[in-house]
Amino acid sequence: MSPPRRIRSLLALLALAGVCACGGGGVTSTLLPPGWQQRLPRTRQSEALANLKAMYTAEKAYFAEHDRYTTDVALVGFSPERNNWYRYVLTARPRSLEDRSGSEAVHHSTDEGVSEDTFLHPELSVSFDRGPCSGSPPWGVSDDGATFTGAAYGDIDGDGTLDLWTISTVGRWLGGSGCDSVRFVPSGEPVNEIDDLDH
Ligand SMILES: [Ca+2]
Repeated sequence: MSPPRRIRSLLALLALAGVCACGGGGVTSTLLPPGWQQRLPRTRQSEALANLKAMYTAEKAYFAEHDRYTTDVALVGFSPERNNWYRYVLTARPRSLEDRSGSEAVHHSTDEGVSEDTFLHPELSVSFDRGPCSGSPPWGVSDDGATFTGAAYGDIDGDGTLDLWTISTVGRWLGGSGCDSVRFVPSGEPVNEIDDLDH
């Protein structure tokens, strides 16, 4: 590197440091590569994907032993990691949720879901009891115990719209108004019924 080029680089670095020191996070975020801020929430969707697969696997294991599915998070052993952006429900209207508003989670004997981690993320004020896609069974366990459908939703980009994923033990042809995944979804595959990042 020639001396003039080194000097130019040094000046550029000093200028950058000055901007960051004066401007704080807002200016720093504008220095991120294009598309980076969009990718952050996208990576959050992988949380729902992984935890719904874990929910499905746990339900399958429970079914193998008891010949029916359950909405009880303790019985099925569903316990996603803390710092979760999504709320997880094993039925459309859970009797209660594991409470994650404090540093220690609070469990109840009636828990049929796990709250979003409001200790670390802002509380959501909106909830769902079904998604927009037709073709999906009601969330929960069917009366005969033979099928299960669970869901995850959360405001992963802070715009007030919820991202919604579901998973089911039955294959589903999805469609209808507001459905962002119009296609056949096999059993055990998480599907993004409302893609928050497209709205
Ligand atoms: Ca949102």
